[in-house]
Amino acid sequence: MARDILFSGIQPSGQLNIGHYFGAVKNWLRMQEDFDCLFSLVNLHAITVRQAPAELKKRSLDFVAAYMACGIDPEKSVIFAQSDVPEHSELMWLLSCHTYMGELERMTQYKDKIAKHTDNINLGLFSYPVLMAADILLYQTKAVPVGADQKQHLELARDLANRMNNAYGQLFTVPEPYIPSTEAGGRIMSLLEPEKKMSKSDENAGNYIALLDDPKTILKKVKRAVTDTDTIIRYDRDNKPGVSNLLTLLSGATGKAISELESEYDGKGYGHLKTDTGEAIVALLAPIQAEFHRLRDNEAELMQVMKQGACKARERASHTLKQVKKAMGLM
Ligand code: ATP
Ligand code: LTN
Repeated sequence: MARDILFSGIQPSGQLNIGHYFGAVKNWLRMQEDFDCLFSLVNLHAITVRQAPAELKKRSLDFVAAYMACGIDPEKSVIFAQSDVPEHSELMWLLSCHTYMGELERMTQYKDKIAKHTDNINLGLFSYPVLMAADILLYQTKAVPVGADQKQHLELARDLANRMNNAYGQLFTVPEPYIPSTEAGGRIMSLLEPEKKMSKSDENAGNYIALLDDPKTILKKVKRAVTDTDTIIRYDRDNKPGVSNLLTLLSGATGKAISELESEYDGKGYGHLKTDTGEAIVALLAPIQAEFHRLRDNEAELMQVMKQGACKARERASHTLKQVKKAMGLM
């Protein structure tokens, strides 16, 4: 029997951090065994903010190596760059003509980004969610594993699938989001400002732990993480965001439940929690980093993975696009 299709993407901007690992990639690994998976480097999304071309190219290869180092296996899953499959941009136009301005105006990511990039409020930032819907719908995707911040975009993809199916007949599978609970890493918070999400475009590297940070840096960043003024180690997102975030990270890195950690750390201080969390993250990342450096050294192989991935993705994407154009009366 054909397996359900899974699609997810990460923008090759900034550095991958443990927020992406716990919020998205960890789920990809689990689901890779049961789904027919496509993982994309969404570089067309990344250029909605200015990127230096040479750096973007180099970073894209870093990301492919990082996906593979985390355990995404190109024999089992399709890994490709969004820009290598022109069907994404073409379907985006067709969907754009069915997307209402009001739907895009209320997107919180758009509002955040235009507030941050006042010198470059471009059309791409606005229509970003339509391209994301095209990414997903092109492959008849059933499952989309993402972090909590992407929920609103996923809703739009679902609405567009239903709208198009109602207007033109069955064209698209309606996708379902797979978002880990906050406790399980669906929303990892910044280390120094635990009321905002950990983000790879943060100017202050002290806010995140990059997948490739060395052990000393990781221990130092966790030690500096903001906690609070009392000393109780308890999970409470609203009143103790910093401590709760550390418990989420420790739980994610060790596999221990948060309730188990709360009892284990009962009566212990924040220093203790921070040391153990830092060390657990170092232990989690050590094998990933070693594998990353081994893979990154062989650029020709990474290029080959991307080339093969693009071929496979294109074949599937062109099939859906053809059906959509036919249904819409485009010659
Ligand atoms: P940027 O800050 O460059 O806009 P980003 O850090 O939000 O990007 P994306 O490429 O937009 O990263 O996200 C890739 C995936 O990682 C998405 O599924 C997203 O939901 C997830 N993700 C990003 N940040 C976090 C986080 N702090 N906690 C959990 N998941 C996250
Ligand atoms: N917008 C997403 C990245 C993304 C994506 C996708 C995720 C682009 N296309 C399709 C899942 C499916 C983000 O994380 N910022």
